[in-house]
Amino acid sequence: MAEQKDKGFNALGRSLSSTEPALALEIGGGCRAMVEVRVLVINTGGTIGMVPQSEGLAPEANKLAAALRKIPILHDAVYAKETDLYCRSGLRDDTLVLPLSEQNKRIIYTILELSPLLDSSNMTPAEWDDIAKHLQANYEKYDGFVILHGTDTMAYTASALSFMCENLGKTIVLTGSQVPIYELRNDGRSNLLGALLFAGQFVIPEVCLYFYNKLYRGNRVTKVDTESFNAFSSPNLPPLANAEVDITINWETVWRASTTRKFEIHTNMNSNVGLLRIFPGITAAAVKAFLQSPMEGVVLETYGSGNAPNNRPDLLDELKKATDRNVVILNCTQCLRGTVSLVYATGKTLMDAGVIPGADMTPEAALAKLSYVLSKPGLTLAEKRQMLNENLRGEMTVVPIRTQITLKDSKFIQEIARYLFISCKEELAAIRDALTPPLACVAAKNGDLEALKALQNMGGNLSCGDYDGRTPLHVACCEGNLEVVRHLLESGATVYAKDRLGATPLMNAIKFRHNDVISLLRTTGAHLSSQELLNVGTELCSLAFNGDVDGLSAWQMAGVNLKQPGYDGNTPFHVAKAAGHARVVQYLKTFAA
Ligand code: ASN
Repeated sequence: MAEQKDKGFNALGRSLSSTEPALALEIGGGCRAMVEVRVLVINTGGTIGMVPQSEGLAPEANKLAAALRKIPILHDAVYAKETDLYCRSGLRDDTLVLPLSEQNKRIIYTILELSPLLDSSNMTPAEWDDIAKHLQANYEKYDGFVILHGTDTMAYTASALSFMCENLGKTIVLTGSQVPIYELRNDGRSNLLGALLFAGQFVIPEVCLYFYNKLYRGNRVTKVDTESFNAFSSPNLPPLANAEVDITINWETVWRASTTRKFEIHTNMNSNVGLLRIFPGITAAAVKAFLQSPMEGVVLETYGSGNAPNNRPDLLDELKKATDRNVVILNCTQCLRGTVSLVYATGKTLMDAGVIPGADMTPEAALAKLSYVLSKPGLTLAEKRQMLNENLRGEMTVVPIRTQITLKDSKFIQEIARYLFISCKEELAAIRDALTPPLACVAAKNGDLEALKALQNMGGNLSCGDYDGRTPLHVACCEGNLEVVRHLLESGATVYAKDRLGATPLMNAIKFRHNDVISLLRTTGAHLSSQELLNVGTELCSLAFNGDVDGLSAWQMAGVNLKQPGYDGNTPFHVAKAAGHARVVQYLKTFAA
């Protein structure tokens, strides 16, 4: 697997001191411009914020933000004061700021504490709904999200949220700890710091779980240790990223929604679902009782590669009767690693009884998927069974039917490799990863769909930015090539990418007034970042002063309120009127009334 290294910062706090951002700001455009990003931290509870109470460890409300404010690696008090963090519009007083990262980003994070804070053993699907609703309500206000959660049921919540978050385009990271953050020796600080750095600096549009220096796909993990800091395992999928001395992100593994639909949440998951673990000697009566109405879906945890006894007609009869009653049964293995397959006759018997093979899904993910699919309105049972067979969020491994063109098939890369005397797979992949961003940007500039497809077929990641952080989508939005923009979005390109100066593809489309592109980006959920919106009133006034209706209409299509005043308090309407631009006045009367 090719890996792209994102050298530049270290999750353990190799960040610049608080005096350096001022320098970065002063030098500004000439040097490395600093970009501020916003992360929302939803605190649901868990050990990370627990204190000893008479009955044992339990979460304590309204304590975390104040405690974090005293930890220098989690809050830069000097920067907060210098930039008047608390008084800035839209920022809540439980807002903190990380020291400047080596990637020159300032992660400003706000803590939203749910009430009551819970030990995760007390979490239910009602709390999943609650989290999802907060994600939706705040989706456009933040660049990324961290969810603080107890470790006991974190894998269940991560799995559930991965399905509930439809067409996800931003990074969501669940984390927590084994030891409270208030204790001298704890894993909470590094877990929270790592989660914030991933959520704030990279668009990994998945529900992830960060623990002990590893970023996992949330629906692939399971808790495996109650005593080690290394509490989670992702047995069937390597981590999405490793935060060691360098951050290494396996971009090829990152799951992308690949859609032009907007983010939305699905709530009210079906609760008539359950996990049934078979064991030698399990009685048919126990199976029958478990499968009784109102049960609608069951994850059957079987032996080895999906096997159940085929010499137990009483048991198989109960399973068959249940599937005939339209109870959906999904077959998962009890083994930590591996997949359900049809190698053994004992596995085939279950298929014959109407049980659906669940590939290499964890029981947590399988349960969440069942609960999600069974609660989807307007689908027939056949459609739901079909959905369960599909890979919806990267929760299972499906072997591709079409043989992919591999790196070895690319003449272009082969030629380069020959000249560079390179032959091994890893070095070839490294060349591809280095060449993909500039080549894809050129292809996007020229509207060359075939070249983009060829790069994709080689496994090139079309979401990667060039030396300036500009992605092919940025370029296509400048050029206004709707077909290329659509292709990139449907191939998983993110609308939330920011270039070195913090500009999004939407901002590029506005600058060049490509209204059809703006409209498509908006459908996909694109919005301007808080930094881009900072001086928008003044920009609108300047367009109004110049009589530029097209410029104003591009901003309006991007969802910007045209009534915003400029630096001197005058609105674009006032400015247009004073400058005598009747067309603009008329336009603003219609769109900024
Ligand atoms: N019981 C705790 C919880 O899940 C365990 C933890 O967070 N480490 O809330």
